[in-house]
Amino acid sequence: MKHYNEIGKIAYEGPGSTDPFSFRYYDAGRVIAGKPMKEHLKFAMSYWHTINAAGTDMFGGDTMDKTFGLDGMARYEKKADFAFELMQKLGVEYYCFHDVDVAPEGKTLAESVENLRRMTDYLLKKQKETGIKLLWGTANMFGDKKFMAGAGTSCSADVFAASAAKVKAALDATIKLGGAGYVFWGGREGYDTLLNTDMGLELDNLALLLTMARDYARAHGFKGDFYIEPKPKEPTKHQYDFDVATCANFLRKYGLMDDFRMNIEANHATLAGHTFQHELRVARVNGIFGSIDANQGDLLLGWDTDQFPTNVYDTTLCMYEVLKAGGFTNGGLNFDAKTRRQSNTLEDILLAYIAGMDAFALGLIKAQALIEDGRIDAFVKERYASYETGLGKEIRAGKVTLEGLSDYALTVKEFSVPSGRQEYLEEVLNTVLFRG
Ligand code: XUL
Ligand code: CO
Repeated sequence: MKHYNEIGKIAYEGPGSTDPFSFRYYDAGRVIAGKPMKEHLKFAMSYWHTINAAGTDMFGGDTMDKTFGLDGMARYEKKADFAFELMQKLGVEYYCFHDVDVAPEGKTLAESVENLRRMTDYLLKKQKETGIKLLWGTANMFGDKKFMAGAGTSCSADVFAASAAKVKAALDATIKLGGAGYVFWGGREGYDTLLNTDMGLELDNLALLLTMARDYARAHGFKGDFYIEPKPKEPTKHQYDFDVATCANFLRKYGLMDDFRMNIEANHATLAGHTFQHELRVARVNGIFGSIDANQGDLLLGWDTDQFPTNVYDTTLCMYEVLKAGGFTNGGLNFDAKTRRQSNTLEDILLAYIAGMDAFALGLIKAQALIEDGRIDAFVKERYASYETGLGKEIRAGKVTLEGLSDYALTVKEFSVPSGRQEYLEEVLNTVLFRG
């Protein structure tokens, strides 16, 4: 197999291609449902996994070297060169980062903020040279030891202030780079034991931090979306942003529904005991679908393995929800995924992105085919047909009372519920996925 440096721009070669460094399904310009694939999918590179993660796990150290033999700012400039070259090879037009991914951490918070400010000049230059855009920015408020009890939910008021400083600096960076979104993933915004936790205070403070961030960014011209990225646990035992439904409740309580949407990660959904499609559906019906962290977990391992997504059932049902939600606006598909510890060469990064991009391209094609096939949509419509006329129509219009319904129900001799036909529908899905 070729080495990274021998590989040029990855081209679409069609499903029959055996060239590992080609796309079999992702054909950027191919029009599906009136829009080119690349606009449906809006692929983004995650800086932390792709440019920084080096194969470390709980039991062992690095298996890859991403230092480029350099230190300090020079290392981070080289990383940016590598990042933009990689995205160009892949035809990935967006990226996402945490503050600490793109600039070295200083000895003090003030130094770190200054390093980030300087590196954004460099990133802006690279964006202008390549046309690559920032999908979203975020601040890492979980890695440093001062965040051990949380950031916005810390028991320390000084750490709350440090969190505000980090969010401000990351928002400044996002706005400067024209980012379309800003993510809050609260890895330590939760608790390990309720015995030491004032939950009400912590939730109020978290909402205050988000509200201040919203107001600051809007006052500085940010027109994009804020996202909460739900995850139930890990690193904390319980994370406040447990799942989409929990986040929706939080956003409603604190009046943040107009500015915040969901950044839904597949592996986080499964950790919460949901399917990926469930989380997307809950966001869709609550009008808060925003962006996606595309990856998959390993259900036998049960932690956040952040694997590249290759399960076409999942990508199909994901893209089905995305199409039904009207597609992405400011969001996109960020590969919050890392190559396995043993896939430790640079060409493995290309192979991983190709696999993920092809799985989503195929998912998009199949989701559209599912919609065009029409049998599933028609079945769902038929299943609820009793709400289209007569009493059902009145129920939908809210024109009924409890007593009225009771009077009616007591006259019904037999209640009939139509078959759910789950097995038939699963067969329909299979035939759409696997027919020639
Ligand atoms: C952690 C995770 C993060 C967020 C950004 O599980 O998904 O990388 O996406 O902080
Ligand atoms: Co994520």
